[in-house]
Amino acid sequence: MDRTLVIVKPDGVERGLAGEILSRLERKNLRLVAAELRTITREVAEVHYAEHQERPFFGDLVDFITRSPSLVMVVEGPKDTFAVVRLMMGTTNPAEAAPGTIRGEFGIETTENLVHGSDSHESAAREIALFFPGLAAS
Ligand code: 3AN
Repeated sequence: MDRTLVIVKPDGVERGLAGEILSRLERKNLRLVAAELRTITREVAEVHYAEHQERPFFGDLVDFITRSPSLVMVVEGPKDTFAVVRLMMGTTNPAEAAPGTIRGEFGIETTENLVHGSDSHESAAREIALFFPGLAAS
């Protein structure tokens, strides 16, 4: 089986959409392997978003992801689970995300885009180790 990291970001939890988002993943037949409601620390956020360190929105991104609890999860599917989740999430900018996707249904702004999903097998392994160090990557 193949695992990936999914985060319902602070806006999703604040708006009461954590259950809706988790429910969509479960209805897709992805299995929940780990889940915790936690406020992500600045230290973890800066490692998680290290690839965006030089971007002008980096400070806003770290402020946003740390402002209140997120639902941090690992889900499992048969193959390429990160890609399945990314398809369900929709594009980064919710204003352009396809109807039927999570961002397309519930979001309108790029920073407050509800959900994070690892973007490759390598990112999934790295992010699972960062958020759930006790869990094996596959
Ligand atoms: P995704 O979340 O779709 O994988 P990434 O990894 O490119 O997108 O970006 C990570 C996060 O950084 C996004 N979820 C979004 O919150 C923020 N972000 C990306 N691009 C921009 C941008 N042009 N302006 C503001 N925030 C951005």
